[in-house]
Amino acid sequence: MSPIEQVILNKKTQVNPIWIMRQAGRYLPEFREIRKRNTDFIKLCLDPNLSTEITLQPLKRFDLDAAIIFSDILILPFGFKQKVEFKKNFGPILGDLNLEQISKVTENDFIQRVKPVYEAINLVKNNKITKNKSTIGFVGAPWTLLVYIINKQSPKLKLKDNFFKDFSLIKQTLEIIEKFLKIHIKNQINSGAEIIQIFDSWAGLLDDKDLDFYVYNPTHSLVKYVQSLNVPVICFPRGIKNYKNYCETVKPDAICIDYEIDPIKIQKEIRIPIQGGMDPKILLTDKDILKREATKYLDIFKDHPYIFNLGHGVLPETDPNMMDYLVKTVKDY
Ligand code: 1CP
Repeated sequence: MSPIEQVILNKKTQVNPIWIMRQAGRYLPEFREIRKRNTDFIKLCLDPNLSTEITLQPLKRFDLDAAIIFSDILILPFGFKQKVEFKKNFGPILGDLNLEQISKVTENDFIQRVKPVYEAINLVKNNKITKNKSTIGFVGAPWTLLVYIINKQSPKLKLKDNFFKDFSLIKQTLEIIEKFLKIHIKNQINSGAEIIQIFDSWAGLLDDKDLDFYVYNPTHSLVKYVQSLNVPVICFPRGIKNYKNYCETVKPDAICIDYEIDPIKIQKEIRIPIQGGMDPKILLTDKDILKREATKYLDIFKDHPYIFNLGHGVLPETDPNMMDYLVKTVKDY
């Protein structure tokens, strides 16, 4: 069993496990090299050999304990035939949502469209580099996917004023999202994913009164589904104010915290294994600060099941040498 799975099962580990969100990505020159030649991002995600190569790139450099499959949360709407494109320096742009067309998309149609993701998981899982490491599959949470699917672009730039206007559209879309999420999760697990992480990057956009409907209920349903397949699930509700409440309601096997969260307070409040927390911007400073900050998290979680990670994805401007130093600091602690 890999160290990450041991931590999730509340077992003692020999090493401090570490993996990093967006560990395969733009801060690595070898990724940028491949990306330069592959301008269509979705197509790149759907090339099983290239996505396997990208997934393994960080593991060749650093002593990480997991491979997270190189894909994207927006593969889901692509799979049910909503148009998805990525524009340079802008982010994702989605096409119009045609519910009539989407409701005709079958499980088999979906699988045919996204099958290369499952092939890549299989290749990663069976590569000798991932021996004793976890292969992590992932999905976006229903709410975060709803945001992209209805808003059709990042809400970072703008959550449209009339976003919540058509409640019937929202309800039907959420049902479709949940249906395909379950299919996508099941196939990732059948292809070799040993842990599922659910990314709720925009959980922080909602008022408290809306959390039950958009976040807690649909995410809890997914968590139960993953657990019914005997696979542990890590949730990352970025920006949510009350992580304790989230854990008690959604009941994931482990919780990934963002960098706004006070680690001392959360350690006292939450019983389940914790992952992440350190601000990715720390990697843009210097080695002394990096060591001090990483050690702070390790000290705080010394007696708590803890998986080292950041409080959001590693930034593209990060120097890979700083990543190397971080991994060594965590392993030598
Ligand atoms: O070269 C490029 O321009 C591509 C940048 C990139 C990368 C490397 C995108 C576009 N997606 C990815 C891969 C990716 N996305 C992974 C792979 C594995 C890894 O972690 O190493 C994962 C897990 C994701 C998940 C993802 N995609 C999230 C959730 C996590 C988060 O960052 O909050 C979200 C919100 C997306 C949407 C998305 N995809 C890409 C971008 C630039 C965005 C965000 C757009 C926005 O700001 O709204």
